[in-house]
Amino acid sequence: MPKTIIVSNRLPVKVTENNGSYELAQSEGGLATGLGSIYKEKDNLWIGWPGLDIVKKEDREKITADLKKLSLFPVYLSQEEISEYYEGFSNEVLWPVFHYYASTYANYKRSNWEFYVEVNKKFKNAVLSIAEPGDTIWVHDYQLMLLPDLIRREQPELSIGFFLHIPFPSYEMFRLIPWRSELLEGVLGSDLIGFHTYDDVRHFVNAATRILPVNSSANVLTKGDHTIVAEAFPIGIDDKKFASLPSEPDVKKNVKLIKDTFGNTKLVLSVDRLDYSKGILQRLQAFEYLLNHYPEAKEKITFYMIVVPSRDTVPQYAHLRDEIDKQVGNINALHRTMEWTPIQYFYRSFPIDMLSALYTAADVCLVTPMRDGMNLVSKEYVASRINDDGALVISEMAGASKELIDALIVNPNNTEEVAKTIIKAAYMPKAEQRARMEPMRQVVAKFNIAHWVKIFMDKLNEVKQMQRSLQTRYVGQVTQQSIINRYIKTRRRLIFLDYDGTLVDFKSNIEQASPDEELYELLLQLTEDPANHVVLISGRKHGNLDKWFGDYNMDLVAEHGSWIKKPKVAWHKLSGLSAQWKQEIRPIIETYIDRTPGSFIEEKTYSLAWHYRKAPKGLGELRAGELMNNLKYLANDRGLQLLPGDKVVEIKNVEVNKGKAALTILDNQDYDFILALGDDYTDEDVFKELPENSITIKIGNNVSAAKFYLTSPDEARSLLKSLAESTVVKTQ
Ligand code: GDG
Repeated sequence: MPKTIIVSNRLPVKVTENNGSYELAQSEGGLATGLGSIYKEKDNLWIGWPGLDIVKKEDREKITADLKKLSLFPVYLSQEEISEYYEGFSNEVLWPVFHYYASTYANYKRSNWEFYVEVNKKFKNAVLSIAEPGDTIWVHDYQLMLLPDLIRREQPELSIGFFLHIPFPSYEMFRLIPWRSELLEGVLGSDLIGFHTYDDVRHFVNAATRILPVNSSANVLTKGDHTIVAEAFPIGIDDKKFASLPSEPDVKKNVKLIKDTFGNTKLVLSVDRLDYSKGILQRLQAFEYLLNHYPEAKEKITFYMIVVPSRDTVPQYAHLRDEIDKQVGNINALHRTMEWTPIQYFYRSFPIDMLSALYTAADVCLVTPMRDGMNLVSKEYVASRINDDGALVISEMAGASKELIDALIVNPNNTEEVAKTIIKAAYMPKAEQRARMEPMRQVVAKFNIAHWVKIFMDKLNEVKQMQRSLQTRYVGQVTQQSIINRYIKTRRRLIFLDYDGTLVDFKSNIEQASPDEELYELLLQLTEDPANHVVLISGRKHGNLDKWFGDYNMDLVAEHGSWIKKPKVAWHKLSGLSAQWKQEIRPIIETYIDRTPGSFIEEKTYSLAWHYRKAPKGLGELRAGELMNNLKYLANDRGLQLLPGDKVVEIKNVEVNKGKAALTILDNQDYDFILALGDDYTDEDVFKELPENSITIKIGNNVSAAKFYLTSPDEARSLLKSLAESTVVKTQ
């Protein structure tokens, strides 16, 4: 029975030492609750570090046995590993860079990286000691970015999902990391990669395609023969738990206590782990601004600020803590009155029933991180508001702001705006509170943690199935052999070969992609066989093909079918077509050339091609999209077709296309073997027009009408070579 293995840096358990013996307590975090539906089932389990440096062998054995009863499996880490892999690399490189604090806090120390690699390998060994074919592995978060690929290398048939709980930064940030390629390679070992928001997906796809030789079509990435999907899965919470807690007697008692103490003021609540990304100092600044500029709020608003201790052995965090102490002290000292202390500050964590009571009692929840992957506190506050009242102020830099669109959304750097919004939230009329809270509660209830787990797992299965169906279309050894067998048995063969991207790789200069000796040799071999009718079918100009292949015993089709040449006969141009439209379209394309350095226009008989191969990466693609949009209606009106190709947009008469050219050549003749190889949109017309029993092969990826696919011109050549040689061997 296949099982599911969850892997994260920390196990969802608290191990405490008591007089030399260890005690285990399961942690009640949202993730643990959500994933509980998985790891506690059948043989499933959760792998991770138990959270303490446990050295003695007998202690480890005992803890391992106790953890096993909870479906948990430990990876023990030494103090040194924790300090270099976790505190060093994870929290001093990945955390700051991914939260856009690279210049202030990132510390690129080589030994930290080396430990990161080693510890990821340690996790891999743990996974592989348990995983069996057919199992699903779900890896969590930035501490384990190398793990998916480490696992895939040894067990490629496993289903591997990865979820990043923190933001994925823009390419400009990510590229700063000296080990950026390795990190991307690591994550791309997964089948499905999940992020909180669509922006994270975009950033990831952008970084992957710019840094690695990886192709993307929307959110589907292709790395060699591996297809990976990147998608947004905004994490949810256990909404029912937060909605039911306010009815618990202990919570009610706490609510009363809070109301008795602060009831004559508006209570503004914030809850964060100690972290510079949470914008705590900026929030204090905004609150101070409020006290200075809205004197009417004095003695009327209390800011209840909880900061949960975290990483405070790291100097930057200790420094942040000192700064918070100082600012809170200053503000309170300046504004406090006999009856009122503006900020109630707590540097500790609270039990869940007190947290729930605060969520229930607070008039405003203030969530203003500088960056946050999602932010669960905002969702917990919403879920706790069972009377549909209260107001949420949330930073636009938190992933949650994309879902909780009815909150008051602020830029946390804008002190005045934050202060003004706190006032607005605190004095929001009841009707408005309800109008905003109701839809937010619906969102939080629907997209809860169970839903998150389900849609991630469903998608992972779907991706795996898609890969399998694609795999059957890949020309692997078995398919290749059956094509060869058909080839050997047949006597009237028609072979269509596209040129660029099919027989040769793309070059940044179109003139450079001239045929090499090996290709000439291959074409010679194929055309020498009298059973073969070889057709080179390209979008290139006829003069160009003539120069390269004019003497070859094959048909040449140039400019998508505008020109055709039979061996030893002159070129023949398709007649009866107008190219008047060029006068109208050319000036439009020229405006794009003016705005896109490196791009240029190529004129053919019945087409104009705008090339952007040499334009700055990204800009070319952007302009190509604009050009296509711009010409869409005009092209339709004038009977033209727009063809987005590899770093080119071509505009041509609809009547000219490779499919029609292929049919002309086919001309009802009795071929017993038809093969077509091509790589782009224009070749799709050939694939679609050819008879059902033809062998059509797309080069590059698998999104095509072709029956099969190969990944590169090298593979295409090797198939053709095997075909050419198969008959030579036979006749010897
Ligand atoms: C990372 C990403 C993403 C806090 N104080 C107490 C307490 N908490 C609980 C909250 C909440 C959790 O801790 C904090 O979660 P956040 O989402 O706000 O932040 P991170 O810890 O930074 O989490 C974040 C998350 O991963 C999930 O993907 O949303 O963006 O940074 O659940 O309730 N719980 C108790 N007492 C406290 O004093 N019991």
